[in-house]
Amino acid sequence: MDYFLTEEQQMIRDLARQIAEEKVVPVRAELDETGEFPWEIMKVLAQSDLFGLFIPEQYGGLGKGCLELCLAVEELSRACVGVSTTYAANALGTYPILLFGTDEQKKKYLPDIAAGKRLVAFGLTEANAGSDAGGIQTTAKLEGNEYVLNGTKQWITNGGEAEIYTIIAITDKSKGPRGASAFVVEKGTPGFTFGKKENKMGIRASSTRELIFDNCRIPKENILGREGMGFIVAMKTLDSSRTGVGAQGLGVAQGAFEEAVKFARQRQQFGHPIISFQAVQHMLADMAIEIEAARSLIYSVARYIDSGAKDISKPSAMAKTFGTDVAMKVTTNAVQVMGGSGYMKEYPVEKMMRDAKILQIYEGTNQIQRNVIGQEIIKEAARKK
Ligand code: COS
Repeated sequence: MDYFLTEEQQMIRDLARQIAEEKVVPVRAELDETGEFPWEIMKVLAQSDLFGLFIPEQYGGLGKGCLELCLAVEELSRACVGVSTTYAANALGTYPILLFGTDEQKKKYLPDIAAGKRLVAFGLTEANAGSDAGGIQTTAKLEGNEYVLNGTKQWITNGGEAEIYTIIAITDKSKGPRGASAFVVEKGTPGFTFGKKENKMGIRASSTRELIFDNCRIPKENILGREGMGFIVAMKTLDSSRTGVGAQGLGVAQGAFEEAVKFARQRQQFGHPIISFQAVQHMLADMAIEIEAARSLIYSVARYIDSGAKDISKPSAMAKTFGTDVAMKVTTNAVQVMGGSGYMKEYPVEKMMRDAKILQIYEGTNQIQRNVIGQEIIKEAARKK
């Protein structure tokens, strides 16, 4: 299939593919085993300008959009979702600054982010506020010229490794989600510490930690947008980033499919390569259909976002849900095609299957995505009446 990518988009895809094949594939099993953070790979991505893809040129980036970011994320995910999660979560954490920061805040933070000098993390989730993001309890109280943060964020990707954190906290408890605000908090600020690194089923190269705020004082200029806009900042951020999670699903599905085809051509049973059996061909055919459908949807949604469209909640939730459900199905079936070998750590598909699972969970479970889509369907129907 030709998706009519521009020459520049093809170059970005090819560059990300080359880095994935040369730098990520050789170390992915070891990173998965040890859980070591992929700093060496992050340095290569920084040297290749890939951290600046979606950041405007005036702030030191390449000024590209969602599609270019998805192409890079897809290629990295084809090799390792642990690595692509680190890279994509950096974009997630940057969106609040990009979408709601003042010119001054953008000048302060974006050039370093674009250069890959400082990693970013997004802090919304808490122990009692996962799907119910409006239920966060971390507080930010204005005292003179400072906000004082108290509370704990849970399961934060890039936690501990990132230097810049975009944090959602409650400034007015009486207003519920409308009393939330967004802030930038820098690593090293007194009162800001990290919990232990989580031991995860998959994406083990990525870092997931608690963020602990204990009377952490930040300048009041670190607020993003205005007081009370925090929930909107969070939702708009997630609207902007969820297509990229779909692209992670697409990439890992493509990687698993290629492994399954390679194996099925080599593996002999009943005197023939197993790819000659229709039972296997049908599984591979379904995988190929699902991958191509996911790619068509994800690239279309990314192009729609890049057109400047404002109503992106439903399409991005669709791209996330479809791409990541496909990832789970295709990686599971890749293991099935490869049988006992697929279940063993000698082959990469068991890792791909473990990695795929988180994609249906983070940045809003696929059940929450269906809620978002359902709400939009209701609103559209009411408008037509
Ligand atoms: N863009 C702009 N505004 C939005 C929005 C969006 N995408 N989604 C909701 N809002 C606004 C609503 O319009 C509402 O505003 P008003 O109070 O002015 O009416 C406000 O935000 C609250 O919206 P709602 O009542 O729909 O919020 P809920 O508490 O019911 O939660 C869901 C909505 C479930 C969709 C939300 O909590 C969610 O996305 N949960 C998943 C969170 C998530 O992705 N976590 C992962 C963290 S990062 S790994």
